[in-house]
Amino acid sequence: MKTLAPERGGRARMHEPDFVAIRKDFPIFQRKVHGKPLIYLDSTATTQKPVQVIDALDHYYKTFNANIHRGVYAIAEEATARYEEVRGKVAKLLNARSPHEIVFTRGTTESINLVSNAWGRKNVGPGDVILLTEMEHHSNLVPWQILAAEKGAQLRFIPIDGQGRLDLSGLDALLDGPVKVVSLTHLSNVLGTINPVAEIARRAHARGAIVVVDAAQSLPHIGVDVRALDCDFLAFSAHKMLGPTGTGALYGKRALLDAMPPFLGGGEMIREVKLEGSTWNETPWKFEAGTMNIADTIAFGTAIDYVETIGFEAITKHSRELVELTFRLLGEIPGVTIYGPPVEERGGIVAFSLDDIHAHDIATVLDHDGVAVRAGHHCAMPLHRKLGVVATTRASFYVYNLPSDIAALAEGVGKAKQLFHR
Ligand code: 7TS
Repeated sequence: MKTLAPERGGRARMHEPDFVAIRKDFPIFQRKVHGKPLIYLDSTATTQKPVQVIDALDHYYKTFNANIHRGVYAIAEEATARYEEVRGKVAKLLNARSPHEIVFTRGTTESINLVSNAWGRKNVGPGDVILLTEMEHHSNLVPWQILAAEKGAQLRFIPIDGQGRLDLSGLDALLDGPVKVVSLTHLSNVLGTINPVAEIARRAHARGAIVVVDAAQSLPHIGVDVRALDCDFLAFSAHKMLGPTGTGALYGKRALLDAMPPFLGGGEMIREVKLEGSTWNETPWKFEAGTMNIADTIAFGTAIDYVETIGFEAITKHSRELVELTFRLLGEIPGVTIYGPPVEERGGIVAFSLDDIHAHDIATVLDHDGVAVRAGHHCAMPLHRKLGVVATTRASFYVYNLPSDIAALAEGVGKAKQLFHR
């Protein structure tokens, strides 16, 4: 990739990214599906990986594969240094105060479970309130349901309005009483809605609650600044921003992480172990039991470099242009309903339905033309119930998508309409 202009922190950022050139960095687009070039519109589930990230994995295994934090030999020290370097990169990416505030996990799901188990079991009791929203992915719903059932706590939900935005008109009432935690998505994986997290955090903090942010979609699409949001915890997945699967992180304010008991017990998370009991390592290693996902974490560092070279401003602008085109082209097909707010209020995600044709049928027709979209409830069953549908078809975009992909999507949807005689 060409780098044209310096950015904050000294790294070079592309001024006007060439998205056609960027797509060439992704080897998967050389393959064909059902004889057609692959058009990938499911980045919300996981993004494709550029050759730089794939090479970083290869390089790790070929040159310095070793376990971290234990060996005194050269390649072990190299692996440890590179792994810890990524912690620093993540801290910078999120504008955290220190790398100590970054805990590596398998991804958003594990990060939220870490909070609900380690922080939640210590701090939530009978009658306490856990405030969520109606648009959560199951991974920011089920862990809290488990905690609420164990502790006798109650769940409350911020409702959504007819346009798929959070309806904050009743927030004061929802925050009334022993609300211990407000946990919400920053960017909906179905509606594409960007939620006003900073405002909600301010109001939640005023009532003494902590705020947990699910940034699985917002970090890749719009970037996040944990200090501007003033959240207490923030969870994300590396594989949704060009990194390998099986990695992600939890950001947590240092004082909260320090005060929390561990989540998983085992090697490396301890200071001293006796037969009768143990003491814990310091934050964040207290939360990283056993052998971590070293190779993938190191390659995630390469993904961060790649994303930062393009820059979040350019990524957001690019996604918006693709969303705008999707609205325009799908809008020309009678019977299409797009869910969620207007273009300028969302990230690169568009879920829609077409008459009463089942989402799986639409996705199957698209697949025949090499177009990969997701059909179903997208791990947000309560949201779909609220929308009054069992399933939607969802197209989601990232840096390798081009306007021609949207044209192919619209053509396929038109084909589905004809095929099902609607
Ligand atoms: N939160 C949100 C908002 C998500 O979109 C997802 C994954 C998760 C949490 C869970 O992330 P994980 O990496 O721990 O699995 N969303 C999707 C999706 O929309 N389709 O497949 C996965």
